[in-house]
Amino acid sequence: LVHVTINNQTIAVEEGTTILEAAKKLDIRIPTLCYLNLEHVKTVNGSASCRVCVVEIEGRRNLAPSCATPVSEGMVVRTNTLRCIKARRLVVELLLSNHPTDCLICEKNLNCELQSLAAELDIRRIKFHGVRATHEKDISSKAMIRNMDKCILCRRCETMCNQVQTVHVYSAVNRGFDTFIAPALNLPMDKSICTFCGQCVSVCPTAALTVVNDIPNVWEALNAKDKFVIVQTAPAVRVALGEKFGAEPGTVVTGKMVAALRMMGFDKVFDTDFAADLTIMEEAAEFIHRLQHGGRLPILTSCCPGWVKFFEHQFNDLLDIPSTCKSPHEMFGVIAKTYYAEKMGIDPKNIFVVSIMPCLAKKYEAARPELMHDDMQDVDAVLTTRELGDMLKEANIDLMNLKDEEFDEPLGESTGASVIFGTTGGVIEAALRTTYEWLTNETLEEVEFHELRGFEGIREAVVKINDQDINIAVAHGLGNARKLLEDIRAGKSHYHAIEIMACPGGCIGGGGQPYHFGNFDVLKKRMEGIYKEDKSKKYRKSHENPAIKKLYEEYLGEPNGEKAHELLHTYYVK
Ligand code: HC1
Ligand code: SF4
Repeated sequence: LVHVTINNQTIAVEEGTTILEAAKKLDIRIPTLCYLNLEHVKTVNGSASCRVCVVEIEGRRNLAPSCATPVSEGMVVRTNTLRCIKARRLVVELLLSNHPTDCLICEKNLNCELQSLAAELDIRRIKFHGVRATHEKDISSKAMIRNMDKCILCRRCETMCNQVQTVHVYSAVNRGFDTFIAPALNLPMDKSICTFCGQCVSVCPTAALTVVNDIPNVWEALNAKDKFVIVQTAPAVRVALGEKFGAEPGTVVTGKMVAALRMMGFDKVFDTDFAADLTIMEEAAEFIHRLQHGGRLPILTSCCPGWVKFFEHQFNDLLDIPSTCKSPHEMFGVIAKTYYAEKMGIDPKNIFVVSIMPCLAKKYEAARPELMHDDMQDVDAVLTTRELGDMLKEANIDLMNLKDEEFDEPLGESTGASVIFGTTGGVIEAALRTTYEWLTNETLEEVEFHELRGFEGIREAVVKINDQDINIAVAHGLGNARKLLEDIRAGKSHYHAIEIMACPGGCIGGGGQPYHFGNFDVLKKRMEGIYKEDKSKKYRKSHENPAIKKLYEEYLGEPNGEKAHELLHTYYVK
C-alpha cells in the first residue's frame, strides 16, 4: 500500500492507483472532462488529453493530470488551489475558443459536460477569439450525426468503438489544430463499417455525436388526419424512461408509459414484447429444425441490428448461421400492417408504426430495404427512450404522476419471456423456455436460467433436453461477440445456440437510453427491473401467450411455415 495525502486527508491505496481514484475514495471531487471510467466494461478512457483534472503535488514544479498520475509513497496533493482552478479555467477557455457557442439550440443543451464545466468554473465570456476549425456535418446515416465542430478530442468514442466494441471505426487524422476524429478514409458514416450501436454517442460529452432526431416526423404523423398511428414499446424502455423524470434507474414505468402515449394521441398503444413472443415462436422452431435436420449450428440470435450489421461487415463468410428471424419490432410492424389491418378493416397504407426503442441502430434497421412488405416499410419511425422522454416533456406530460394503464389488445399482450429480451441473456433464456417444452412435451417448472444471467462478458450453460446436452452461450458487447465468432470461423465452437447483443448489458445499455456514462449501478438496477417485470407476469413462456396462439390459428398457420416465412423472416447481405 501507498500513503497519499490529499487536501490534508491521508489514505492508503494500492500501488498504481491514480490521484483521481485516491481522491474519489476520500470523497474529494476533482472535475474531469475527457476522463471516463466505464465500470460496466472494465475500461477507462484515460487519454489525459484535456488537462481539466490537474492538481498540485508538493515538491513538483508542474501541475499534474490527476487521472493519469499514479500516487507515490508520502505524496502530498492539493486539488483546489487557485493555481489549479486557474489552470482548469484556462483549459476550458481554450476549448471554448474553438467551439460553437450555440448552446441554446444545441442537441445537448443541459446534457453537455463542457457546458456544465464552463458553468461550474464561472466562465462568463469567450476569452480567445481567432480562427475556428470547421467541418462538414455528417448526416449521411439514419441513426446518428457526426458534428466535428463540437468535438473536443476527448477520445471517449475511440475507446468505446475500438477497445470495447472492436469495430475500429474512428481514428484521429491530421495533427495539432487540424486534428479531428473520422472513419477510415474520412468516409461518411453510412459508408463506413459503423454498426450504429450508438455506444460512442452514449459517451460523447458534447454534441459531436448525437442521434438523428425523429421527433418532428412523429408529431406530424400524430397530427395527420388520415393516419392511424400505432406505437410499440421495446422491453428495455420501461425500466429506463423514468430516469428522464427523476425516478431511480430500474423503476418499472410500463403502465405510466402506456398512459402517456395514449395522452399524446397514439391511436393504439401496443407492445414490442408481443412480437418478442412471436420471435421466440419462430426462433425456437428454427432452432429445433436445425437440431433435428443436421442444420447449421450454432444458431445465433438475430434481433439486434447493430450486431447484424457487425457480422454482415466483418463475418460475412458466416451469413448462414444467424437465425433468419426479423427482429421483434420489425415482426410487429409487418403484423400490424397485415393481420391487424385486415382484422380492423384499415388500409395498411394509412397505418404509421412508431417504435420506441433503447437503440440507435433500430433507426437504421427500420429503413433497410429487406424489411419491407408490399412496398411498405414494416416500421415507419423509431424514437429512442431519450427522444420519447423529450417528447413527453414537450407535451407537458408528467410521467411519474400518471395512473397506470394497460396496453391495447391484441398486440399488447405479452409474457415474462418477452420482457427479458431487454437484458443480456434474456433472448436465449426465453428461447430455452419454449424449446425445452416443445422438445420434451413436459412442463418446465424452473423457468429461470441463472447461469445465463449477469454481466460477465461471455457466459455459458449446458441445458439437458431429453438426453442431449445443449450448449448455450451469451455475449454482449461486440468485442465479446467477436471472440465467439472467431471460434466459429476456426471450427472450434461447441455451442448449439448463441445470443449476441451489440451493447454492453444488452438493450438496457442501448445507445438511445438515458445517459449512464458507464455507471454500473444504473445498469444493474435496470436489469433488476426487467427480471422483476418477468416475475410479475401471468404467463412466462412465449408459446403460452393467448394472443400469439390466436395469431397463428387465425392467420399464420405453423411457426416457420410458409406464411410466417414470408412475413417474419429476412436475409443478410455482404
Ligand atoms: Fe431490444 Fe428487441 S430486445 S432488440 O434488445 O429483440 O432495441 O428493449 O426492442 O426488436 O423485443 C432493443 C430492447 C427490442 C427488438 C425486442
Ligand atoms: Fe463504433 Fe458503435 Fe459508434 Fe459505430 S455507433 S462508431 S460501431 S461505437
